[in-house]
Amino acid sequence: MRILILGGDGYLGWSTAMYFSSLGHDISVIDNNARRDICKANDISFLFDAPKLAERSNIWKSISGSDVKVAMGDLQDWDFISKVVSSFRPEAVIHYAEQPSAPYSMMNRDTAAYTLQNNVMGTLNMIHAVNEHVPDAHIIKLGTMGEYGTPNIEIEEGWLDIEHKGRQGRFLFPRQAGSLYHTSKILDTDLLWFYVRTWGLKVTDLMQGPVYGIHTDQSRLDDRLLPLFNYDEIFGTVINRFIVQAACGYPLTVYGKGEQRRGFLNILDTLACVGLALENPAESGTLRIYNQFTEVFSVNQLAEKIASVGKQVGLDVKIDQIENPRVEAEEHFYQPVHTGLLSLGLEPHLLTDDAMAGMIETVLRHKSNIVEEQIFRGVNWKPSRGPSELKAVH
Ligand code: USQ
Repeated sequence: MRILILGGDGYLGWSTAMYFSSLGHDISVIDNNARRDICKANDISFLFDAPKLAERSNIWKSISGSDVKVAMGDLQDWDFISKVVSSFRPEAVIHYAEQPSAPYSMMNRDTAAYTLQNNVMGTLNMIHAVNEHVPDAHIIKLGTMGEYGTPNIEIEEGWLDIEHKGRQGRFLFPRQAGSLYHTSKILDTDLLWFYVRTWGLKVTDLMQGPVYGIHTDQSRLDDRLLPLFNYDEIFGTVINRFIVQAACGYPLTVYGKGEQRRGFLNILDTLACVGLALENPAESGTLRIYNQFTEVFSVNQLAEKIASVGKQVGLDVKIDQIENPRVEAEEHFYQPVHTGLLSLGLEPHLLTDDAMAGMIETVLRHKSNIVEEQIFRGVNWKPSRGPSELKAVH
């Protein structure tokens, strides 16, 4: 298939590009270097020295013999995305090109505005480009479990059947996000649903939980193919952060009571889930939603697991409960349904001791790249706690 990946330089985008390229698909990626630029502006470095996207594509070609075509440009630039879509004519578009950090979206007005502008206008342009040039293409959009928040009822897969005053209707499950970033993803979903109803597009929205992991089968071939891997407070997700903290002897940063629960998944399962969505496309005029995670843990459970595996590999891992810089429920009910992708054939890679030990081992090999000052800088989610000293780049 001809597959266009938006946001092909990122942690998930690059891993996805190599994965589908290795399966023989024709892959094009676009990226505007946003992650690298924002990190540079805020003195955030990556754990691995990932070469620029075009260079990585050359390295991939020299190793695998397969092409990943690269176009550098911004999804908000209509002429650019319209040309890419009309010339490549993708059969599927995988959309990762978003500002993905909740803390970044909460830093200040500029980062809030950038997050909304980038995510919502980027999604709008993607939808229009598909409809204008390839209306039968399957749009696979990375959503987030955070769109639902932490309601006091079981979270369904996208939809809720409601009976009201004797009549029934089916609606998007109520969304109540805990950050502006997560709110931008709600707006994306609403845009997709509007255009599915209006233009009959084919869309799968994957409500993904926090991802962890480093290697995929493809990145194991050469360290230069490793993804952009963040462990800082802004872009690092909690398991990746705790693994790096354990490796460098930094006490694990549990926010608040640590009873926040989320649905997690291995990066290998992100690839598998997107693959399952691709092989089993949504029908025209359908917004299909899957909850994309494999296991639910509280932050405390994660910290304890990582401390115990750290001990097994000879590390002395301490756990710190620090004042929560975020505004979120620290104790709550959490029971999301996640049967859709399993019923398509997903075989989960679970957070076993071996999986964690493997990650710790890889991080230890790159330990000299860890900059401890980046681990916790205190991005407060309430302006009353003082303005953030971190910078917006755009
Ligand atoms: N947390 C800690 N200590 C840390 C970092 C995080 O206790 O050092 C806690 C957070 O307070 C939160 C939980 O761990 O309760 C998850 O935090 P996270 O940073 O791993 O995840 P989040 O900010 O929600 O965002 C990440 C990705 C985002 C994706 C989302 C899925 O950055 O792109 O959409 O996971 S979900 O969380 O299900 O919405």
